[in-house]
Amino acid sequence: MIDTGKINKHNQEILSPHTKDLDYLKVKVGEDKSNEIIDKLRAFQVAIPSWALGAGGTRFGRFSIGGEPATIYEKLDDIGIIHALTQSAGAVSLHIPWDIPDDAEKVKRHASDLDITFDAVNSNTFQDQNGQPLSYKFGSLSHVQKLTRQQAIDHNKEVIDIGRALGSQSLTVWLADGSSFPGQLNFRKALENTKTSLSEIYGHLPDDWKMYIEYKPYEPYFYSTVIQDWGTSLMLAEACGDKAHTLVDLGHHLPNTNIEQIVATLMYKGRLGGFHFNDSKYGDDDLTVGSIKPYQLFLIFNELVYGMDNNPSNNPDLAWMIDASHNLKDPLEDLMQSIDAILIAYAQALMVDRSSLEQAREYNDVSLAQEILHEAYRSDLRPFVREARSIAGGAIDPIGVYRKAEVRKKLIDKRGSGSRATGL
Ligand SMILES: [Mn+2]
Repeated sequence: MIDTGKINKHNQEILSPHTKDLDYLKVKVGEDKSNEIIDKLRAFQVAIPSWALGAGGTRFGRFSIGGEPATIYEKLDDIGIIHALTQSAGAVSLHIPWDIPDDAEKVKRHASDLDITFDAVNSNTFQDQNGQPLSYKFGSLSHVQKLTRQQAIDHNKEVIDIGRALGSQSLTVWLADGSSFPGQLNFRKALENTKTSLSEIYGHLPDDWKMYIEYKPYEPYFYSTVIQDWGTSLMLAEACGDKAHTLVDLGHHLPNTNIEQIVATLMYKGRLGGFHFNDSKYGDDDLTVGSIKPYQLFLIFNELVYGMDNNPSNNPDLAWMIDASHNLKDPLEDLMQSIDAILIAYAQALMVDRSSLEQAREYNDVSLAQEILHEAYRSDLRPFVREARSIAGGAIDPIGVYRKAEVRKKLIDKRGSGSRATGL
């Protein structure tokens, strides 16, 4: 549906205005700095979760977009389209049991043909599956009954084995466990059970693997969550061992939480493992990255860039993933918008004049420190992002090519307009 010919043709059509914008920006920023930013943007890859390619829903309903992928192969094909256009989506994050590969070698080959690798695998103990002996209605790794905890532990071990066969090297654990009413749960016992369960899963990790522990303050339960915040996640990660890290999902915070400070703190401890991008206004809204709070996204990247450049505690390379839901827009367009927002924020963070910023801080020059951040944030660096894509063989304007090639229409012709279950 998307081939190099189509991309090149479209790039040629808009090359002249793009080059004009880029040349102007390069003069302003300087040739060396510009090239350094473009190189880093080219190298940046973000994983696409296998559940994000169909229309998402709310608890009130779900409206199909049509042409949605149903099999793991079709999901990879859709990521392949995004990757061909952006050259920044070269990884998939699979969800088990929604996407159990029938034949690991065949799935691996299919992904490899599309230049896609396997990022973290995600376990699921937040819903019951058909034929499952014990229910997770009242929790999984924290459950009051040992047998239910064991079932959830065994599931996570199986997810590691599946990921291993595909070449993945990390497991992400997000627990829905919690309570909706005061008195329902013994907080201490639930946390203790979770720690013991996670340690057993950790023991099954291959040496070159990592485990990411995600946190969330509320939802689906509304009174308490067992792993409610970064501190609890960090405590559990430290209890498990060196291969366990905290995963920050932007939507998993109470309103106005200073997420950039959490990022700085976790990197200082060398325990920031992964990142789930999305945006929100009220709760875990799973909106397009950068659509509501782009300045916050920039401030987060500002800490990430500083943390990656100043890394005495040896924080590992981060696992980046877009964790959004697409209820209104074409998921593929929405994901390309998210990728764009991530790269723009990254470019802006790379633009920050760090030595001047540190100097301003040393002198407690508050206004200047703020001006330095604004200088980077208010610069339009989109030409760098477009150039990075174009050099890598992607489209200067991915959504433009996607629409011109009528990809969604072709997907509907091929797969039908009806709703096809994708898990969520
Ligand atoms: Mn997440």
